Order: sequence, then C-alpha cells, then structure tokens
Amino acid sequence: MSRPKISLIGGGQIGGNLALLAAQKELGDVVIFDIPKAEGMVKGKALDLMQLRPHDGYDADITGTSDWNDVKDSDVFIITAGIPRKPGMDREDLLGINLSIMKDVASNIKEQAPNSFVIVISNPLDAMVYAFYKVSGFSKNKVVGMAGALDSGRFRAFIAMETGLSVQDVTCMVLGGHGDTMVPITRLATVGGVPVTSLISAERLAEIEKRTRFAGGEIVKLFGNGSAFYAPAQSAIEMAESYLRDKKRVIPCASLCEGEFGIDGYFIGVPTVIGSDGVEKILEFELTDHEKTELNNTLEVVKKTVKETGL
Ligand code: A3D
Repeated sequence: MSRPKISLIGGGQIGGNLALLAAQKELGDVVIFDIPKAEGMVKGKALDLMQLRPHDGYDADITGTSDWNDVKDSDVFIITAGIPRKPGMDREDLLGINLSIMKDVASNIKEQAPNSFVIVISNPLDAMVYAFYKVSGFSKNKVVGMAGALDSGRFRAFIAMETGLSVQDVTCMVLGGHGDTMVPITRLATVGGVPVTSLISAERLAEIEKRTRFAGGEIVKLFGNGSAFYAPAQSAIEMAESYLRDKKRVIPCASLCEGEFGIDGYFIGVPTVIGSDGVEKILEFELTDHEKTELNNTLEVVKKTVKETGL
C-alpha cells in the first residue's frame, strides 16, 4: 500500500511549516509546489526536510516542484498560494491578487486530482474557498477552508494564558467569517468542563474576545512583513489528519452551508466533522439572539467579499 500524497500549493512561510508537520506526523509523502520563480526555494526546503529525517526518524518523501504534473493524483491539497497581508492591508485588500491565483490553482487541481480533498488557507479565506469551489466544480464535501480552527486555537491560547491553566483543557469555538467580525462563542467555552464565565470576569472575557478577533493583525503588525504561519500550518494539518485517518474530529471550518444556521450558499466557519468522506457533517446547535445577530453581521461581510469575486 502506498503512502497518501499531500500536495502543498504555495511553499512559502505556511507551506514550509505544513511540509515539516505533515512529514513529522507521517501523514504521507509531501510535494511542495510553487511558481517557477520560487522553484529553487521549494526544492531547497524539500531537501532540507529530507535531511531532517535521520534526526526525527519519519518516513516520508518530500519533494519540491513547479510542475503541475508532479501533483497528479494527490489525496490532499493544502493551498496557501497567494500573497500574505502587509501592515495596513486588510484581508479583503488581498482579494484581487489572490483571486486570479486561486482560479489558476483550482483549474489545475481539477485536472490533476479531481477526487482530492482540498483545504484552502489563502486569504480572504471565505471568498477564496468559495472561488475554489466554483471554479473546480468539486463536491461540497471535498472543499473546506481553514480559519475557525486557527481562530478557536487563538481563543483557547488566550484563555489558557489568562487562567494559567493547561491549554489542553480549554475548549471553545469561534464561528463565522475569518475577519474582525468572527464570533467567539464564549458562552460555551470551558476549562476542563468548567465554564470560563465562572473563571474569568466578563470585562476580561470581552478583552480576550477582542484580542482573538484581531489576533492575526497583532502578528502582522509585529512582523512588519507577512502574517502568522506556525499556528495556521498546524491548524490545517489537524484537518488533513482528520481526513486521512478518518478521525471525525469536530473542528470549526469554513464549510458550505446549505440551510445550516440559516445560512445558504456560503462557506463560513461552522462546527464541522471531518472524516474519510471529507466534510461529513455540520453540527448545528441553538444560538442565542445575540449570537444570531453576530453571525448575521459576519455573514454580511462574507457575502460582500464573495460578491466581489464575481463568481
Ligand atoms: P508566503 O510566505 O508569501 O507564501 C505564499 C506562497 O505562494 C509564495 O511562496 C508564492 O510564491 C506562492 N504563490 C504565489 N502564486 C502562486 C501560484 N500561482 N501557484 C503556487 N504558488 C504560488 O505567504 P504565507 O505562507 O505566509 O501565507 C499564505 C496565505 O495564507 C496568504 O494569503 C495569507 O493571507 C494566508 N493566511 C491565512 C490564514 C487563515 O487563517 C485563513 C492565516 C495566515 C495566513
């Protein structure tokens, strides 16, 4: 039995870390694809990772390429192709540039691996995953966006930092679009089953929610050039692993809603079951009136960016 094939479209900051994490978890063989101008860079990263193998002991072949034929019959694609945000740019500013890249990537993936499972990371996320879906014509269970996993992870990290308790025991979710209008569902956040609302004051929780909403921008400002990459890479690897190992994890992902939470025809962050059939189910639950209003606000922002794609 051959190993699964995981192709990373875009071998920049996130792409390089995806390759490392996929190899360390022995998810399969890894192909790092980038444009011809960056071919040397991805071939170099691949070779470096091959040379890390003796230290870490993982068995995976890692290669770099700018030839679409090399991603043929991949089982999983993770797309980071595009440009990241620069200070002063919001995710929507990226739309024009990244949309034309996404259209090109979608038609090539459709040609090379029409049965693959595709995780989109490129921003503006909710519009990019929609664009991939429209251009590729893939079924809705085979296309998903990574955002909620990261946003929820950030919320978890901040709660752990605030309480001094283990991040392992913090559970919570952030729904909605991947932008400043995302919706942390603080009401359901717990540490070891204990509601955070009884561990952290309402005032501090509001500050933590706000920090979560702007967490990407906080890092963009610190870097001065580029955006976060370690946590985004690990968040997408969790999704790929759940698919390849049929784990059926429940992860907030940008999935195509067709009536769930009253949303129809848009990819937006919702609790998603990922297993060997891809997006197997969206888990719906009753929202409070306040949460419904917030979800509607974020949906309006998503609708606006999706409209700008013209797809
Ligand atoms: P970066 O290090 O610039 O890597 C992007 C790579 O894409 C570069 O190596 C480019 O050469 C490559 N590329 C450009 N055009 C193509 C193409 N047509 N085909 C293949 N590769 C191409 O950026 P990064 O890795 O830091 O970020 C990648 C994307 O992820 C950006 O759009 C970010 O905004 C986005 N991002 C999303 C999240 C989410 O949570 C959704 C978080 C962080 C970053």
